[in-house]
Amino acid sequence: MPSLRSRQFPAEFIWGAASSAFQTEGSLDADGRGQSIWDVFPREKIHDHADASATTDSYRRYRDDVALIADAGLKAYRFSISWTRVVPDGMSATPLIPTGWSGVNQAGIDYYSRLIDALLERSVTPFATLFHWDLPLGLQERGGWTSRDTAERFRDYADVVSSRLGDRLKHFVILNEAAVHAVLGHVLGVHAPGQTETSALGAIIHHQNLAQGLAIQALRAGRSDLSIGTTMALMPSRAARGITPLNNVAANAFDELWNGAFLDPLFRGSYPKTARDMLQNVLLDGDLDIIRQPIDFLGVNYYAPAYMRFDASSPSFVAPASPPQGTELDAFDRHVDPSGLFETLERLRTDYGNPRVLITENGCSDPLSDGPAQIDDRFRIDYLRRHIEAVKAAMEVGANIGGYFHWTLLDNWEWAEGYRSKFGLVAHDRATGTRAKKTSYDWLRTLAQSGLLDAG
Ligand code: GCO
Repeated sequence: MPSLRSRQFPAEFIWGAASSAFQTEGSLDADGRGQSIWDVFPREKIHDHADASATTDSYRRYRDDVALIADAGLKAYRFSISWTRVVPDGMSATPLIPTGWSGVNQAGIDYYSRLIDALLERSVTPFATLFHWDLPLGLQERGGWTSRDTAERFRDYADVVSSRLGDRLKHFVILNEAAVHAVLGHVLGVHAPGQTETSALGAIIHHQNLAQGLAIQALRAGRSDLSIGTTMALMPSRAARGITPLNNVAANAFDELWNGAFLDPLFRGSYPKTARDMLQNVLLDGDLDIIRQPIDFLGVNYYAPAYMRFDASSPSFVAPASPPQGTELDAFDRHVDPSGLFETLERLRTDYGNPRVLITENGCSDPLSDGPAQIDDRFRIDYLRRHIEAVKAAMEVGANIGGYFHWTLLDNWEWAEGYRSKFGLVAHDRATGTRAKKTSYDWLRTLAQSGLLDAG
């Protein structure tokens, strides 16, 4: 990774924070919200059987959240919209159909309208993710992402959000990390809906891509002034060190599935072979044209590279491997490797037409613990500084990067890790509701206000 010529970011570079509905809102039963697959995900699969019924209480305390964002000098906030607050059963956005379906829940729309207005009042630009894994239970019961109909329902939901909120909400992130949702939710079973069979993986990948394309078409048809993108969890896929060259084969297969199965149909209108073989039975004529929609930005979530190895006992012959001995590890035993972010951004620049990129998530957790957050989190500042250096290095060789969103604003409910993982710039004490700004909060504010990345 080249050394930096300058540590000064352009004035127009967007500094923001990111979150998601299910991880922060709480109030799961309030005001007509319907159940999602995460509402019913077995609590025994979550550390400490923790639930998200309160978490950071952001459904009620959104104004406090907005104040923290604005006071940090951040000019953008990426939140997600709970599909089931807007369409409780996920089935129909058009209640005129005499089916008994829920139709649109106006109270859900009203909440996001309040949040958007509160952000705009503080000159913070709202970026809304339409799907951050909280699929309506009603749709899961009808097959979820194995069913093509879910893609159609997603399009209807996207159209509702744009028509009801698009007068003020202009930035849309269509999906969050479809690869994570597909693999962790439907193969490994450690995320909702908790499925553990690979046979439907192709359909789950394809129908998310299709949903994304249909939603983009609907948004474009409804309004001409939207900035539309989607977020992928891109990871360099590296072969575990070992005697077998088959590890390289495994790493390439993982790359085609984890990265290529989402990048290629969107940017090239085709699937890489590993993915294509899995989804031939659900790929219909015209689908790739629907998926290949022009976007205004690609959201990149980056945390670490992946290491893969050949495993004859695995149905896919691919299995995760540990990072090389002695490498610096994060709280999840992933390799802390800013060069992997540079590598990812370079790949987008050279292989995918140098699209406008927003880093829509990057950050690190405290060491996993049920104890309090580390307030003097200089480890987090070091992690952020090194990864933001990688962003600047990529920009200096020509990558078209428009912003960086920190994951995340407040320590929140971290999926299967419950509350033992803490990624926030601000600690949130669930017992008292008090919030404490960490050292990294002040550090990021200085960076966001000056655009100048300190050298540590
Ligand atoms: C993800 C999700 C977030 C996580 C964050 C920390 O990237 O996995 O978008 O919901 O909480 O990444 O793991």
